[in-house]
Amino acid sequence: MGCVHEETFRAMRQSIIDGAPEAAATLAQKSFVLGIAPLEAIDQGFVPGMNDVGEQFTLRTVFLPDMMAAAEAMKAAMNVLEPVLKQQGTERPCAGKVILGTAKGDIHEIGKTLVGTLLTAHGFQVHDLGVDVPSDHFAAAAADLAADIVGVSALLTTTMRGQKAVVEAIEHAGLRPRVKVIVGGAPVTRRWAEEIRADGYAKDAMRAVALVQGLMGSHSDTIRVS
Ligand code: B1M
Repeated sequence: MGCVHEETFRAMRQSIIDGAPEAAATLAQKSFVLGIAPLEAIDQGFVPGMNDVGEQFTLRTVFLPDMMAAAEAMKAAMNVLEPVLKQQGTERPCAGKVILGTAKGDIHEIGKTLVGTLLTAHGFQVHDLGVDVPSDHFAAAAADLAADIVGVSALLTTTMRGQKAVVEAIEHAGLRPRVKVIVGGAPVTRRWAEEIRADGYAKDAMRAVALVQGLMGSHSDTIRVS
């Protein structure tokens, strides 16, 4: 038997493939009425649409303007869903300070922003440095804001080395091991995280929350994976 929301998820996926921000925003609104949890709408509706567009881009059946339109539609959906996700964290005591950003040369922001939203929802104070962030900016922000965790997202195989540069910058600034560095993004693997001596790696946004919670409560030097 199929899921009762299957049709809505399919329409959400299609709104991203079509690059249709208005339809995506309307479906995001509709999810509240239907009792679909925001994270469920993201994971089962909108993100599969982004993945589909990415695969078609690899196959050259869609092109850069289509990918940009898909990202606009995704952002329109997130604009509706994010405030509700964030609301859950507003009345909690601060669970820790996290600096987030996308590695130098990389402008993919959707996954990184989702990680930030979920961390906020779980009571973390998040400072988002945005996209295309040089490694020394991560280190300066970590020192200025007395951060506990620095998270670096990379969506391109070529910008993953920016994550390594952040680990080194944090080290050179004398902030390690107090400040932990975590990495993520579609091409990033646990093996890469180990190779660059990051403190942790998470495959998706929910796992990033579990990872950060674990690191806040741990004094271990071993790498964590969520
Ligand atoms: Co680009 N792009 N893109 N793109 N894009 C990819 C990444 C690509 C895989 C598409 C493909 O070829 N199939 C490919 C990379 C190939 C590679 O290096 N291996 C690619 C390419 C090639 C490019 C350009 C070079 C294209 C060009 O110009 N010729 C160019 C590069 C620009 C640059 O950064 N310098 C480019 C540009 C763009 C757009 C601007 C059009 C747009 C981004 C718009 C924006 O963000 N504002 C875009 C998009 C939308 C994509 C795809 C289709 C979708 C990315 C996305 O938002 N996914 C993508 C294909 C794909 O990934 N399927 C693709 C949804 C998001 C929720 O998932 O970001 O993976 P994701 O985040 C997940 C996890 O990875 C994890 O949690 C998130 C939620 O669960 N996670 C973390 C992410 N960060 C984390 C950090 C953590 C922990 C977990 O801790 C710190």
